[in-house]
Amino acid sequence: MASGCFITVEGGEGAGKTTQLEFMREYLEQAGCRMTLTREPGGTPLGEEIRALLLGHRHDSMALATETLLMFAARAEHLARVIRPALAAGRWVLCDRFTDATYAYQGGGRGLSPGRIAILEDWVQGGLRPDLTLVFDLPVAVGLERAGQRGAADRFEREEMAFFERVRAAYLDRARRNPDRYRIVDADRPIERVRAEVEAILAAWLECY
Ligand code: T5A
Repeated sequence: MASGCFITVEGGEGAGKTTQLEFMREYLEQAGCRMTLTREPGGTPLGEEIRALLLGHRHDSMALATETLLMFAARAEHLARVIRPALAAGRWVLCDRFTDATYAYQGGGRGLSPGRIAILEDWVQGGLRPDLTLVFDLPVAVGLERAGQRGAADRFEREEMAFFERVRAAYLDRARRNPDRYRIVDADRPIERVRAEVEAILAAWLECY
C-alpha cells in the first residue's frame, strides 16, 4: 500500500491552527483521503501525560534541556504508535504542531542551538520529515488576545512578548528558507478567509501529489 502524506500545521499562540485543522480534515476527506488528526505535544496516552507536565504549572522552572527532551520523548512515542503506522497504512496524517515548534519555541524562543535540536530530530525521526507544513502567521498581540479568551494561560502563554516575537521570527525564517515544504498563511483575517486560502493550498497540493 502507498505511504500516506504527512502534513503539519504550525504558528504562534492563538493563530487559529485548531480551528483550521477541522476544516482541513473535512476538505481532505471529501477529496478521498483517509485522515488521522493528531497533535503535539501529545497524540498518545503517554504523550498526553508528558503534555500535562510541559504545559501545566507544577514545574514552572523546568530546565531547557528537560523541556526539549520531554518534547522529543512525547514525539518518539507519537511516531511509534500513531504517525508511522498511519502513514504506512496509507493514511494522511494532519498534525497540530511538530518539530518546527521545537525549532521555534525551544530554539528561537529560548535560545537552544538549532544544531542540538537537529541531533534529536535525526535520532528520533530518522529521515522522516513532514511533506507539507502550513505556518499560520499573525501579530503576536492578536494571537495572545485570541488565546487569552479561551481560558487560563498555560506555561508557555505566560512568557513575555519578546519571547513570542522570537518564536514568530524563527517560524518565518524556517519557512522562507524552504518554500518547497512550507506555506505561510496570513492568519490575521476572518476565519472564512483563512479557510479559503488553506483550501487553495490543499487543492494545489492534491493536484501535484
Ligand atoms: N510547544 C509545542 C513547544 O514549545 N515545543 C514543541 O516542540 C511543541 C510541539 C502547545 C504549546 O507547546 C509549545 C507551543 C505551545 O505553546 P497548544 O495548545 O497546542 O500548546 O498550542 P496553542 O498555540 O497554544 O494552541 P491555541 O489553541 O492557542 O492556538 P490555535 O490552535 O492556533 O488557535 P485556535 O484555533 O484554538 O483559536 C484560538 C481562538 O481564536 C479564535 C478561535 O475561535 C479560538 O477562540 N480564532 C479566530 N478568531 C478570529 N479570527 C480568526 N481567523 C480566528 N481563528 C481562530
